[in-house]
Amino acid sequence: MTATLVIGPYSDSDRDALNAGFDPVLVGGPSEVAALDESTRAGIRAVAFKGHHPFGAAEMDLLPALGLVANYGVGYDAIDVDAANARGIKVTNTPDVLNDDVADIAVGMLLMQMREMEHASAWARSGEWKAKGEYRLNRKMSGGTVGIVGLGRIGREIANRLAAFKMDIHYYARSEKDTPGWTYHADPVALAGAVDTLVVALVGGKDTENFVSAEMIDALGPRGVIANISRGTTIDEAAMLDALETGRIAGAALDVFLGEPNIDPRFYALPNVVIQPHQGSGTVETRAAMGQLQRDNVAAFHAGAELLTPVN
Ligand code: 8YV
Repeated sequence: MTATLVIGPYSDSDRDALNAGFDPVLVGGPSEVAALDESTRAGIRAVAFKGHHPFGAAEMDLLPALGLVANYGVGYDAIDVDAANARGIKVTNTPDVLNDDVADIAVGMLLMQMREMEHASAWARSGEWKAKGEYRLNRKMSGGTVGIVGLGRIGREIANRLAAFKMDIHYYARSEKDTPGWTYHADPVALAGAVDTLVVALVGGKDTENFVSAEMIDALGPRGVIANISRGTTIDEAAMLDALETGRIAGAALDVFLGEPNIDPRFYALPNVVIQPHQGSGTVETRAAMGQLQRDNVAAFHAGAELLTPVN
């Protein structure tokens, strides 16, 4: 009887490695757990979880011997950690191995937005460059001011990169951090008022829902650009859409959305928004490292060894 349940949409290579390592039962998402027969569910001790659909008390209670949920991803907001704690279930994630890729996407999206690279590319491809001449002037990123909302591991990588673009780095975090002279703001609205660009690098989950509020968005102002690589939930999305549509901020560069991939269609109509399909960690190299770390946690659990990257 297998002791491992694999939940989520995995790449072929991850699925092969999971099959080879654990001979697991595989399902596409948490909603399919209930359909497994009772004796299979009773034998499951570890779940290898991937995806953004909630895995909470109801799913845990279908797996009475469950001791581990190993998440594929640094953000584990889909997993109800309080429910796990109440049942003595450990949760692990995959931190650090994705920091570089997510930070790269944040910087790339900001450049795309400010230098209008998507539209400029379309200008060249459509023949307008040849027919009408130079693309219109856009906006300088280097040397500007940026506010990092959340100076965790990924936020710091973003700040390091933007410092190399000679940007003046400001940040919000719950407490002041040791930095090379970056400006700390205890008040996120004051942070937004002090900068032209905001990069959101918060942890997802209930505590940070709508953290980037209508008030912060207004404080950022009409030259303001927001980039988000965290979770759609961290920004008051309705307030951001209103501000984008009415020119109260200049633009946005977003890798994450509420309800993704069924994102609000208002985004598609906005030329000042760069849209990425939640691909921050999506390189072959990083996904391989994330999969390996997830499997290492599952293997450690089954061997009774110390978990590599526990979150509870
Ligand atoms: C996802 C992510 O895990 O690590 C995270 O928190 O958001 C991503 O890397 C990815 O979408 C795989 O499901």
